[in-house]
Amino acid sequence: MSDLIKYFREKQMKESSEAILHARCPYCSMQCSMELIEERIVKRNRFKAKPNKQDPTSEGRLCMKGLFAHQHVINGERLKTPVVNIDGEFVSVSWELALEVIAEKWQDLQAEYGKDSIGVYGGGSLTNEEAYLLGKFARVGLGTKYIDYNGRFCMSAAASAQVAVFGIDRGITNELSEIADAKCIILAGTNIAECQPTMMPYFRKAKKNGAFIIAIDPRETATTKLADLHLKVKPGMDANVVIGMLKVIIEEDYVDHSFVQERTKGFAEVKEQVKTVSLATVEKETGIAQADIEKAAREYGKAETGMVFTARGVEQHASGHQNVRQFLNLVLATGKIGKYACGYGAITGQGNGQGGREHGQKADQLPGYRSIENKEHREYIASVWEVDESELPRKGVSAYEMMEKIDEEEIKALFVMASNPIVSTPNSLFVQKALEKLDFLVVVDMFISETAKMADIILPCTSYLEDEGTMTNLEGRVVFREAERKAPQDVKHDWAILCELGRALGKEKWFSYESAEEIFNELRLASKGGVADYYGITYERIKEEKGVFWPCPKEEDNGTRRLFESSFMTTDSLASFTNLEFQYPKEAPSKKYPLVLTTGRVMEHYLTGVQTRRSHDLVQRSMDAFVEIHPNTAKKYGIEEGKLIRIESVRGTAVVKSRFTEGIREDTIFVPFHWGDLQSINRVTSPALDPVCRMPEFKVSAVSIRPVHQQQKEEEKKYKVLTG
Ligand SMILES: Nc1nc2c(c(=O)[nH]1)N[C@H]1C(S)=C(S)[C@@H](COP(=O)(O)OP(=O)(O)OC[C@H]3O[C@@H](n4cnc5c(=O)[nH]c(N)nc54)[C@H](O)[C@@H]3O)O[C@H]1N2
Ligand SMILES: Nc1nc2c(c(=O)[nH]1)N[C@H]1C(S)=C(S)[C@@H](COP(=O)(O)OP(=O)(O)OC[C@H]3O[C@@H](n4cnc5c(=O)[nH]c(N)nc54)[C@H](O)[C@@H]3O)O[C@H]1N2
Ligand code: SF4
Ligand SMILES: [Mo]
Repeated sequence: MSDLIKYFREKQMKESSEAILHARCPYCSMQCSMELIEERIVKRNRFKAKPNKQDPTSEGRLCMKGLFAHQHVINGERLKTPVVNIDGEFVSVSWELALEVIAEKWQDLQAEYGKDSIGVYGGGSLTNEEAYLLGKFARVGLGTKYIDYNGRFCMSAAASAQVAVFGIDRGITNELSEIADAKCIILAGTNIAECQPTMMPYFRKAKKNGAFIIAIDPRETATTKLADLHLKVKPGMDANVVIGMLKVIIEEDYVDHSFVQERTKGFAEVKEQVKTVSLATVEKETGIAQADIEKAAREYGKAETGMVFTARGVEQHASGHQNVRQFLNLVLATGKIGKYACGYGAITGQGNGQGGREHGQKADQLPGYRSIENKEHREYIASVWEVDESELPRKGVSAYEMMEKIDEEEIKALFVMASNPIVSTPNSLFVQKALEKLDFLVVVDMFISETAKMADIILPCTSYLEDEGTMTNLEGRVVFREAERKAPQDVKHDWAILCELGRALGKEKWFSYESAEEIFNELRLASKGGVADYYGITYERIKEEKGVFWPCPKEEDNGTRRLFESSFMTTDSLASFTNLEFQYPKEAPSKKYPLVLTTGRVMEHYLTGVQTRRSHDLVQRSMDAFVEIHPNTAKKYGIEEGKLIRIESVRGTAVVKSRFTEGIREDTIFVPFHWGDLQSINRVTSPALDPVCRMPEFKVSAVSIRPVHQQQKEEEKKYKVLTG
């Protein structure tokens, strides 16, 4: 070897290094943990993610999103300093100046228009500590009643239904390991194979053990392929299918009478009501053959053990709350809950979808799932926060309604942390117009998202590799997110940003924390005695025990792995049946808008795609939005495969490419919502809200479709400009 080569090799060795970072995927509710090996070779970094075999939930699996999650962290578009929008251009400024301007502007607006002129909009990607602190920041830092978060669009229907029926909302009532022994499993409106991919093996195991699996979904997916029976329901008709099933269960007597007698109330009414239900009518309305409804009911009814899972397919409707309650009727009638391999699960979505909805980001909620309208709850939290009870605001409004308040100019400034509402709210063209009316928009993000683009100031935050804290996964297990990568110099943790803003507002007394753990310890106290009681959970325990299940009121408590073994958490310990009321989508197809549009996800992208569209390995696998359409429907509307299609509703238009599949109902089309601008399907979707939980009807809008013939050239040009 020549001396020169030897010299370079040695130099390279000296400059190369390998670091192993412990991390937890930032995306879905499985919260898979991993080791990320960061190899530094000369000046280039190479990353490789390896699943953590000791993870009790993922059992040592990672999906492609987890494998490539680090790519967005090192993406060159990451914000490195605060930026201010000056005539449409973002200009770097110091933290000091940014914080000063924000505090001044907020104080001026509140002086002129009152405390409630500022809205706060949070997200389910925030750690428990940050979600908690954001709630405290709105109520104590700003004193506004207007706070809500993206989880309103996600879990609110199942959460409100479980609270009404069981007295508590903890996603899944059992730990995942019990799935293997469930003999009948209903998967309703859930595409686990693409949305929680590392959960699939639990269902495969169950199937191997002889489980009968029933899927309810308007289209074939990688999840429905696992099913023994697939009910291809008309979107929005789930409650009616389940009412049909309940009739069979009651009339053929698959009822667990002693359970119903001892643990529930309201069954007598339901028993009367099923007499008036006609299965022939159910078949006509739902598109599911009577024989299939009977088969599904019998299989679930006769099975010794069974579990029912719902997700957004059932929940994202203006009748989402009622839809879920009908599924809970099935669970109660057959007594399949509170026992091994028997239970219900609303499969949580975002990384901290569960914890994010327990500690005060919701408009009507205080930490520990307490109510902001309950005097005792207010007094307790006021004592923890060291404020007077009378100073705590009352309840505000839900996420979409906050947009309406902005449109009405009642809210003048918005503070967004961990959400991209321009792409994720229904009827998004209206939302965009509303946000344009704001006097002042501040966004905290890692990137200039579609929403951040409209901001006056963007504050840059750290990523999942840099920001430690706790997350509550879909099982209700509180886990620790290690963050071993050093944060970029001028970028701050979300919780630290809230502390700085608190200080700038002269409220440092309430916002001076040195670590996430210090915030967690306050959260524990604030949740103490509430429904979501975390008091017995400490950082030490979480680390030692690989997560602790809530409720966990004492440090000596093991945490609750299975809920409702002996009683429900309602005031009388009983679970309530719900009256049978048929439910219909708010928007029916018409002559002008003859098709039903439903929306959802694909494996490769996460929500509005701000992170995954900046991960090249994921983008390569899935570049653009598309519409899944049956070839017969396509033919009827003169649509060819792989061409640009205009999808239109009374609210707006989106342009996406066609993708043929015989797996979807002929009256339905499906579009994923991970893309922005003209490809964003929320320009089209309906903002009809559920009367109880205020969930929008993302899953049913009446639309028309047509090929982009004449204007094809201009559209394609526009499309290219918009999508790069
Ligand atoms: N890859 C990926 N994974 C994710 C996410 C992501 O964006 N990408 N997001 C995470 C989040 S926040 C969430 S909330 C979850 C969501 O997880 P899911 O709820 O499973 O996802 P969706 O695709 O929205 O909807 C699930 C299924 O509902 C079906 N569906 C549509 N309308 C109806 C209906 O009326 N009735 C019934 N029964 N089914 C219907 C759709 O065809 C779809 O297959 O996923 C989490 N995981
Ligand atoms: N049509 C249709 N629309 C839907 C749905 C649907 O099924 N169909 N599903 C709904 C559901 S279930 C959900 S959950 C919502 C989600 O919708 P959004 O709340 O808009 O979700 P994200 O795309 O995750 O937006 C998060 C933003 O926060 C940033 N971010 C990520 N992590 C952090 C963090 O730790 N801190 C900060 N400050 N920023 C962070 C990201 O870069 C991104 O810009 O969309 C809803 N919209
Ligand atoms: S996206 Fe979900 S399933 Fe995939 S690695 Fe991340 S946490 Fe696990
Ligand atoms: Mo979600």
